[in-house]
Amino acid sequence: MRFDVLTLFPEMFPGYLGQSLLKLAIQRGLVDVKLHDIRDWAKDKHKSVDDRPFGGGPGMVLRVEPVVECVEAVREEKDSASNAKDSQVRPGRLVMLTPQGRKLDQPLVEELAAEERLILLCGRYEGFDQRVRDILEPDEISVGDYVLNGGEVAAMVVIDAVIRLIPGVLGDEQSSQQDSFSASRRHLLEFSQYTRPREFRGHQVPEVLLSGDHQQIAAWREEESRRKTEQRRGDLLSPRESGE
Ligand code: 6GU
Repeated sequence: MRFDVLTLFPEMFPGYLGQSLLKLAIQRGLVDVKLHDIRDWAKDKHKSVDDRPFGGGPGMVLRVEPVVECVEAVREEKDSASNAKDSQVRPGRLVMLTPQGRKLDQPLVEELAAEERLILLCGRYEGFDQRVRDILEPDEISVGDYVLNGGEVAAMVVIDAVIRLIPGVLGDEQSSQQDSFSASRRHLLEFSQYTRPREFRGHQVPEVLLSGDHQQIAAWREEESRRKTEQRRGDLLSPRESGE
């Protein structure tokens, strides 16, 4: 799967991309992340990508020309894996990261993971000139009801959640299915996990986990999940009542 990230701060990404699961997925060719600096599409000699809002007010607005031209150029780029006989351009799904977007949840992550290519457009400042939306008609996505300084961290959240669902990215194929919010367990949180030692500062590992009785262990975990979910996230057990 290919991700194109359009940002004013491409330097924010290599640290994240070079770690852990994502690093391995990139090395194995399962994931490809291309960074694009929106400033490279600035028109004037000062390379300006933002300006003061018409009508006044605080902050700066991202200008329409560099953003639209950057997206158009990236959409035209062929997939890195393409060759002479397979040079079809795949424009990809355009996602704009903004606090006004559809809130990211696991069903949306699953939807995004079904795409071959995602173009992630990160905002900064007070937001985008409205004409960016009018012209490009992106899907707007927010990662939660709070305000970040920009879409970059949100883009990393999207990439992080999506790559878990790409076959071969997780070592153990089962582990993403057992995640709290995956389709097969959508309404339950994770049960508690333990590893060695069996006792630390008087805190014991529950006896049943040491029993070797896999049926009992499964039943205990199911009950733990249910109890934890009820206690912390009752809204997941009866989602309709929470107004979601
Ligand atoms: Cl995608 N961007 C910003 N700036 N703030 C956010 C967000 C995105 N999602 C939640 N808060």
